[in-house]
Amino acid sequence: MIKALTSLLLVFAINGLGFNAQAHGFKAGDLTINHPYATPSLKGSKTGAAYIRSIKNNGKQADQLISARTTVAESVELHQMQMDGDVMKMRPVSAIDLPANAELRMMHGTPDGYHLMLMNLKQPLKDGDRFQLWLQFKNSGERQVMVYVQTPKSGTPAHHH
Ligand SMILES: [Cu+2]
Repeated sequence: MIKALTSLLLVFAINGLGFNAQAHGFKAGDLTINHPYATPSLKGSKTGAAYIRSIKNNGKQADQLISARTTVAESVELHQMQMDGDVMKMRPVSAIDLPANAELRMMHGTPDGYHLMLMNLKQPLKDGDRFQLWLQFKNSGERQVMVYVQTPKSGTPAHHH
């Protein structure tokens, strides 16, 4: 019985990975950074948005994402989505909390969700592109990750300032 349960869990795990064949991940100290991605930029737009499927803090100490930079944009801002009546707005935040032993999801289309705003893009972001992003964590230091540009299968693909 236990054996059957184990293989069932394994199947789930494999399916979980199969959810996106292009999934990729990175480690920084106690942090696991799962699948950084960006949506294609809108035509004529100088801003882009990057997301991270999840950042898992496996450690016993809280950490924070405090800044980011990239080669494809002049600067990167940490933003949080917020409902203002019926209108979805976003505001810059100075840090994103990563509590101990917890997983933060940073996916598009999440109410109150966070994203990385790419300010003054040097080039449009096109489906299939990849670019480098450096994430600066308070305790875990800086980690370079690869961002996959992809059109989301669901949710709102883009947003305006
Ligand atoms: Cu934003």
